Amino acid sequence: MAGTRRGLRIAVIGAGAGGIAAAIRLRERGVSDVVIFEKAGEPGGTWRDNTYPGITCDVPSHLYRFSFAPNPDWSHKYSPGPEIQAYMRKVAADYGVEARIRFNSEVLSATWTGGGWEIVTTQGPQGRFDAVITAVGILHHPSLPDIEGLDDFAGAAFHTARWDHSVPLEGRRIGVIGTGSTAIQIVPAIVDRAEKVSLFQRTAQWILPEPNLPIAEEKRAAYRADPALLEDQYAHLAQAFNGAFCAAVAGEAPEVYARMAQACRDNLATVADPELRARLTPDYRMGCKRLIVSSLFYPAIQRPDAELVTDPIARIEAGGVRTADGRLHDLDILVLATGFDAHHPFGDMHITGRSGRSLSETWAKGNVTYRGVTVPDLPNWFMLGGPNSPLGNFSFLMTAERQLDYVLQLVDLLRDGRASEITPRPEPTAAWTQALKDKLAGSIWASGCRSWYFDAHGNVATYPWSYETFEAEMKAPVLEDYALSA
Ligand code: N01
Repeated sequence: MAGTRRGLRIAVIGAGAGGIAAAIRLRERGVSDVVIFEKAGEPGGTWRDNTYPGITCDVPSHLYRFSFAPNPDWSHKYSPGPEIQAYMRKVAADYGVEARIRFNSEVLSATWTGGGWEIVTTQGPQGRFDAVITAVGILHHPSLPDIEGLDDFAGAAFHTARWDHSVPLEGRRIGVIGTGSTAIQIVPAIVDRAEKVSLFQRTAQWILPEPNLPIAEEKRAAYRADPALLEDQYAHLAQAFNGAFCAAVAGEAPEVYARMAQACRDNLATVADPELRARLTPDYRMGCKRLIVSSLFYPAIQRPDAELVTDPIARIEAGGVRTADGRLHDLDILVLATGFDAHHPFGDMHITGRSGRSLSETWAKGNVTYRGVTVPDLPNWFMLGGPNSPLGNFSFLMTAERQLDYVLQLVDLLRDGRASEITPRPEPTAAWTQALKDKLAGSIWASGCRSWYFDAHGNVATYPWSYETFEAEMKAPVLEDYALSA
């Protein structure tokens, strides 16, 4: 089906890692009429929003980079959040992306009408676009705990993604609710500054020890001088992380899994007090929840000025947190490290497809996608980091680029006039969804723990196959699975 090449107008939603990569790679492809709608006043997504003490990315930095912008200058194996945010900003500036971003423009609605998407933001109607690429992030709607009395707390209380830096931590009694990756990074970073840190744990975690070593200046100079060295390091990490670590969690490398599980058990064994060690021991298999990486947490929680609280929280009062044993834990600051809602990626955005039905209605009992990238009834709607993207301990930048490889091939069909509307057909979508559920049923994520991977209906947010399978799927769209209208 050949056609006439046409100019496309594309809306990208979100100026985080996915949105930045989309704008750059669309331009390489000859599509330059691109508008990025960003709800906030600066780009960066996760790395703009999360500024809590101790923030690092627990994916190695040399894997956490855009393929087109290798960075020889990372300071650490796992670099701190501000450095990653500076990298995002630099890439956006170097590639002229910032000029395409409409800041403070939260998308309120996207409606398919007359062969295009009508977009309305908080700044008003934005006109019609031939296609939409969403890059809204997976973990950006904070989950606040449903605990009685939360509003009664007299001190400062904030979610980790809304850290209030005006509140001094020095000499304060700080409570942290939650034991996910975020809390495990925060506790060691604040324990020196606080008078006392009380960590409220509902579920213990498996923690893989991994020292965060600085990258010596000589090494960085060598990377600068020889880009091939940097590429070797990337390939090595991609194999170690995606080919081994994540394959192990996906059930495809049992020997690696056994080694990792042993490393977690050995790490736990470093906790000297048997009673504390027992309370820190998970009752589920390693990898069921997203694996935590830290060499700092166990030393921090064993300090005399830190306390692990495992009695359930009964309620929050003006003076602190009251646990079920009747004890009031007196606090000046309460940090809610209670995670994110990963199941409503578009939040309150009103999305209306070709049928006139809203996406929130269609997805009321769970998000249904075709290969995590497209959605029946939403023509020319392409998602980066959409439901059922690989999550776990992967590099999201890598994932977004593989998804872009796929999306751009569909965009080519629009650009070259070979299709004007691209929508996944319902049958292949149902088949993929069923395969996902079947694979998931025997997976580690469904092996008996509570995690943010699952929604209230038991649907999973992640991708249950290996990264290799994901990369193979993203290489080229199976066009028979799509309805392409000329
Ligand atoms: O959130 P989480 P997170 N009462 O959902 C507890 C990414 N990330 O912000 O386990 C008491 O993991 C809840 O308890 P339980 C990464 O993908 C990446 O830490 O459900 N407790 C849990 O302990 C990560 O997985 C980096 O029993 C309550 C905690 O809050 C994801 O973000 C760094 C509660 C929430 O843990 C989310 O991590 C940081 C209640 N009512 C984060 N409600 C990198 O370095 C919830 N909890 C890449």
